[in-house]
Amino acid sequence: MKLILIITQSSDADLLISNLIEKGFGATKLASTGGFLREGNSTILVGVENDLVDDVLSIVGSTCKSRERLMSPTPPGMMESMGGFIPYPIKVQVGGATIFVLNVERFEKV
Ligand code: 2BA
Repeated sequence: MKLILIITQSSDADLLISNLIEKGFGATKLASTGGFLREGNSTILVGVENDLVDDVLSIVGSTCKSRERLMSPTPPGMMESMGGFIPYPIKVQVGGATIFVLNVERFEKV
């Protein structure tokens, strides 16, 4: 068995959950925050048998879209020390999804 961790933009997460449930997969959505953008994203957990991993990845690929986000290159609280200089925001490509597939040693429901 595998545990698939899918980190995606919150705007794609609800549709992804619906598409997974519709195909009979169990899924759990957790609120998470990206370390780079410091913005909310969603982490979805899916436990599946080994031969179904590719089916899940295919649903993720067709649901989660890549987008451009604007971010300020200046960390919060640093503006004062920059002498009034206001930096241009930079474009960052985000998503569709970052995926980890982990081995599950034991799975139980009690
Ligand atoms: P964030 O850390 O907020 O990153 C958002 C996007 O910013 C990334 O999109 C990437 O395009 C860009 N980015 C991240 N670090 C960067 C850096 N040091 N320099 C320049 N650009 C950078 P994605 O790669 O699609 O990642 C989306 C989210 O997936 C990440 O949000 C993070 O929450 C998660 N993630 C990505 N790689 C990860 C990893 N190796 N381990 C754990 N979580 C990861």
